[in-house]
Amino acid sequence: MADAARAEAGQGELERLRCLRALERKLLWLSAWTIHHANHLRPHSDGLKVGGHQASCASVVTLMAALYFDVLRPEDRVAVKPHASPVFHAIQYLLGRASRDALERFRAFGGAQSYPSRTKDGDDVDFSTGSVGLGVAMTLFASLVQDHLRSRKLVADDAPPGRMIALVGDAELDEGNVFEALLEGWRYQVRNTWWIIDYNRQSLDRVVQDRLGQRIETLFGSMGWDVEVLKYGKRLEAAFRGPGGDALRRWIDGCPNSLYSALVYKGGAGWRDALLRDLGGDAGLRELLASHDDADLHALMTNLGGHDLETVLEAFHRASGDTPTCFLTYTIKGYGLPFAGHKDNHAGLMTPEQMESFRAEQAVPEGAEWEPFAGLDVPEASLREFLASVPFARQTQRRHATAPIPVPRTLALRHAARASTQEGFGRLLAELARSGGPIADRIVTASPDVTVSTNLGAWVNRRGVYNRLTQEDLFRRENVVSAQSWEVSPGGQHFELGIAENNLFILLAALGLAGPLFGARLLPIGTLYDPFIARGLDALNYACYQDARFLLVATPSGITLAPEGGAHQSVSTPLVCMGQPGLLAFEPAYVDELAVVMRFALEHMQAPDGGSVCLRLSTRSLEQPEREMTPELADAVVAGAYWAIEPTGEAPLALVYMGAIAPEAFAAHAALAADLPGIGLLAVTSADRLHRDWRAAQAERAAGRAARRAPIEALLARLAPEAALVTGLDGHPAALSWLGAVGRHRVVSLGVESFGQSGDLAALYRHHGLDAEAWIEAAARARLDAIAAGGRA
Ligand SMILES: Cc1ncc(C[n+]2csc(CCOP(=O)(O)OP(=O)(O)O)c2C)c(N)n1
Ligand SMILES: [Mg+2]
Repeated sequence: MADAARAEAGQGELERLRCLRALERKLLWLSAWTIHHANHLRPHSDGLKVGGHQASCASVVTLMAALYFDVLRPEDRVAVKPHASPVFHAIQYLLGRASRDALERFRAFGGAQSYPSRTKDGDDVDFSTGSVGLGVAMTLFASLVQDHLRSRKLVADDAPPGRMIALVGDAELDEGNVFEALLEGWRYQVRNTWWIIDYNRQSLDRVVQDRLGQRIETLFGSMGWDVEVLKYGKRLEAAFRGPGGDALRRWIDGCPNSLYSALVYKGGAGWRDALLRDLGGDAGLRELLASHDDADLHALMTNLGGHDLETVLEAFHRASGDTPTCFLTYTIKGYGLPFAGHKDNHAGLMTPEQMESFRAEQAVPEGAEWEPFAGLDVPEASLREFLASVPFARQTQRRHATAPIPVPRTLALRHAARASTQEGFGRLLAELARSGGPIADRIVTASPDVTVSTNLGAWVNRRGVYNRLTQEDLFRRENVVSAQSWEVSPGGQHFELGIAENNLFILLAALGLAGPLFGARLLPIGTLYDPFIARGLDALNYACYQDARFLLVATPSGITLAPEGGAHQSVSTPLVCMGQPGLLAFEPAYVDELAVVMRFALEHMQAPDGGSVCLRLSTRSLEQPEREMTPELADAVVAGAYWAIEPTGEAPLALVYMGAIAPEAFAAHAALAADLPGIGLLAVTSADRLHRDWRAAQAERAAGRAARRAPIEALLARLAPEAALVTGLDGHPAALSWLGAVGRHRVVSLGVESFGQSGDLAALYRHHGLDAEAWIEAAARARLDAIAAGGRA
């Protein structure tokens, strides 16, 4: 009986492998065909290359078949290496989750995307990829976020956690951000993370350095990861045990990557020549060669671990604990395709003739190229049954919907008569931390080693630093007095990161997707110095690209940082943030404006059609206006501008300022108003918002819809057409100079166009032309300009 049961189980296992092998072949076919179809069979109007990466796909089909059709569970999440997008979509197609139409329109408008995209692909992409290295790090941070949610009981912790898995191109490991993430992961004891390295030893241009594999092993080992090396498949392992096996193993172990690749390309006869040349004296090896024809020999010599389904399955199933694991899987770029191993194969496409022989080889009948099961040696019914039973295909919700967290109508704020927006930010958060409630519980902050200097200290004192493991504050135990009493515990709400801005942004991406990924909404707030946005800019773009929602607080900013020096003074960030899709940038001057904007941000981050928000704040302490924040004023602050001093219809001039240089604009206004009564002073809180709404209103009018006026159009309509504008901000002047186009006013724009330097504010504002004098001179120039253009004096 037991024997019969065992025999049946064995039979089942064989059947499972047969199905998996058939599907693995189908993935190779479908990915190659999808790319071929896009390039050769779909009509193109513009003559531009379509592209796609048949070779990059071929090297991961075994790994991906094993994962998706056997190993993955629905709660697991995967970042697929960007160039394997067609394999991913083919898998979704076979599972009935992507349409044939999406595949037929691969890289066409509305079709499957060139690189997997959470937001644009119709099927279930967990993490977008495209910029190499970022998706890899994303899995690590997603795992930290999963732990965070479980530690804080924001999600149930009775079911097993998901594994966060990256399929990593080996050249992705050239990207520094991967190592920055590894180190942070080590600090946070990352777990449940797999990085499966597609070690095809080729990047775009070249074959990689020999012995890189050993470096990778050592590196991951030293970071506390398990490393599983999948070098050889079952066939090669068996050959190593047979005649000539030892010599063969030594030879292949010592074979330089380039030679191996070249021989893969040359095929059986090439292998035979090389082995005879190097090992011809070994009788066993000659025996081995004699027992293999060229095709067999090629199959044997290319039987690497990453292409051997059984080897891959065993390794994946062996990794059962939660220790982060790097699978170094040896593969061949273009495996099974005519350009396998060729160093120039990255963007290589099979010719129509090559594709035709490949079709014949795969036994796919002409006209049945898109058929899911054509040409396979397993009956369709068995494959369908098998696919319906794979664990990953279980019907569960993989994208969670979460209810918004209610935001209070106003954010309470106490501030001194003089304050900076950065201080105001700290106080607002501290007040939220103190008053509690759902909003405060869902805020999670993060900062790359600038927590104190961006004013998050008070928040952290109340809400604690997060770590899976509680850590005692030894300074406190030893009675060393400090303003920072940071308790480190699983309940903490602040991620204290090392100084790697890439990590901040990728963590924000993961925190900002906590709702859809794990089913608990978080409200992430990240702080950093404004100039260092540039350091992590691609990662910031990556976070926005997949519609992660967060609030970014960039402070201090601009030359207003003054004595602290040129290297910390940001110039172009207002433009950078304006240009970033998915991120709305504000630069309030006063703390009451900041409170309104932060409240708006907490809602905007949660709105279905909302996005992330960036605040550019300053350390300059300003006299705060004594005023009531009326609903009208609050709306205007959120819309991006209001008249701080109303103009009269006759006024020949208005000054327009944004951010911390408000006092200079006010002083200039006071000086000018003596001669030019009625001139206006426009306070801009968001050039970005103004610009977006202006563009949207133009588009609506162009489409013939209701003639809505954008807020900035309404504001500038208060000026006579011949009036001039002087705009200014502590940043690149282009952020505001476009205002002249709105109502066709003449503009002189002030701002910073060269690197900052150390100095006091007066010296720097003079040097860069931002002091009151500069505003007054600019006003004179603007008026002369306007007069020359036919306006009135
Ligand atoms: C940040 C970034 N730089 C450059 C590229 C262009 N690029 C695309 S793939 C690639 C090489 C990838 O090699 P590897 O990761 O080994 O993937 P393979 O195609 O070998 O699987 C490069 C340089 C990119 N996508 N992202
Ligand atoms: Mg590679």
